[in-house]
Amino acid sequence: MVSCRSCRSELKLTLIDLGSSPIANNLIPSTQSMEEMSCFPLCAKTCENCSLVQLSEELPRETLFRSDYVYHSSYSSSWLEHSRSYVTKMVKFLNLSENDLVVEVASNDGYLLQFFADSKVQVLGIEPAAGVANLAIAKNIPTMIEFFGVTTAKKLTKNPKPKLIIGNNVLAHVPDLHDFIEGFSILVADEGIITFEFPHLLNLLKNNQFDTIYHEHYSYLSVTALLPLMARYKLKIINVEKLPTHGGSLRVFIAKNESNWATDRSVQIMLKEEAQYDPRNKKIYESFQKNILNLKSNLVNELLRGKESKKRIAAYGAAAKGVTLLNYCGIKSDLIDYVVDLNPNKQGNFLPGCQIPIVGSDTLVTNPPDILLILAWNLSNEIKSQLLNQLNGGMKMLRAIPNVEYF
Ligand code: JHZ
Repeated sequence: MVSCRSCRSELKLTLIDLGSSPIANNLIPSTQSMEEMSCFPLCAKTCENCSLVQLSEELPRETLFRSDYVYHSSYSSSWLEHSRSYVTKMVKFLNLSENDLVVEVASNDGYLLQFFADSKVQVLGIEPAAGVANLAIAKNIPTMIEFFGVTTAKKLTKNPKPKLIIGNNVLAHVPDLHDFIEGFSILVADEGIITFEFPHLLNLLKNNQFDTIYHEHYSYLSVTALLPLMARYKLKIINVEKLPTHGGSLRVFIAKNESNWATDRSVQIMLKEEAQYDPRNKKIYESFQKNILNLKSNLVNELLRGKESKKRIAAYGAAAKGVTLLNYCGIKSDLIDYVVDLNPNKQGNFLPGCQIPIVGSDTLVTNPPDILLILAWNLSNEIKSQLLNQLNGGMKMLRAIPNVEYF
């Protein structure tokens, strides 16, 4: 029996079964590497009791968040801008000063805490992937290199309690949600605030974002599913904001039950909205499954049509979600010549499973494609503005999410 990682009920309902896929961020150094052969089941199930969507089989977190973890948060200027404006808002909202401590869990390369440090607020990052953590340390962002949970929270009780703890795009990455949330409840100050940002399940369902399903994402989140989990650790969701990032995310504000923070009406409004797209509703999951099959056939047909008419096809953004898309659709290096990514740590490697080489942006000039499939569709605007020269030269940009279209 597979049980829900939040409420422990038996998981019976399949939201989508994507077969098996390689680990998205474990890029392979050569096409001969054995690692490209290892695929693992990728099936998302819904808990009929608490509605949490989650993978039915999990890989150990140490396999996923290794010291050579390739996702660096600082390679998107729009994401950095998003982070900077959050910091400005929170410094004002919580009246943060040099006497206050802000902690970020999964602080990556220090992309966010650097802005709090600029405002002279004390900061601490907690990040298990040593490679990115060391980049943060090099920027003078104190960072503990470990997975967060109750053990880490207890180690920190000697410090002043943080007025703000942040978890951006990390809740989905946590196999043991109980240990993780309990850790936050231990660490946060009595009148402190926790904010979590995560891609919203509602957008995954509405906008066919099935490619965001990969092993790193153990859970697919909604306010409906989070409320009972928070309640168990005497925490309450007091506010919900909608964000445009990562295809549509939520930022939830959380406080201790017994704190003086009141609950905003945005929480009830969001619960109502989510009820209309309940992943337990047969109509919802059946139409989602149908849409994904259609999308697969439309994308493969479009690329085959391009190949038949001798078009050169490349992709942009060696994003983790691109690995799910290409492997699920069976698209390999016979259809796509290369994928461009600005992160030098990704360049020189191959996307796992589909053996597509990752190259720098200069290849777009030396070997320009006719069609460019944007795998990082969430960053379309930012990418489009960089590629104006090539677009004027006749290159067309294609995306698969939410539907297969040129844009
Ligand atoms: P991007 C990430 O997923 C990481 P991914 C993570 N798994 C998560 O949880 C979700 O977000 C929410 C590159 N790029 O952000 C940088 C350019 O080359 O869509 C990245 O490699 N040129 C933690 O991996 C990739 O594209 C550019 O101009 O699906 C984008 O990856 C820009 C803007 C980006 O995330």
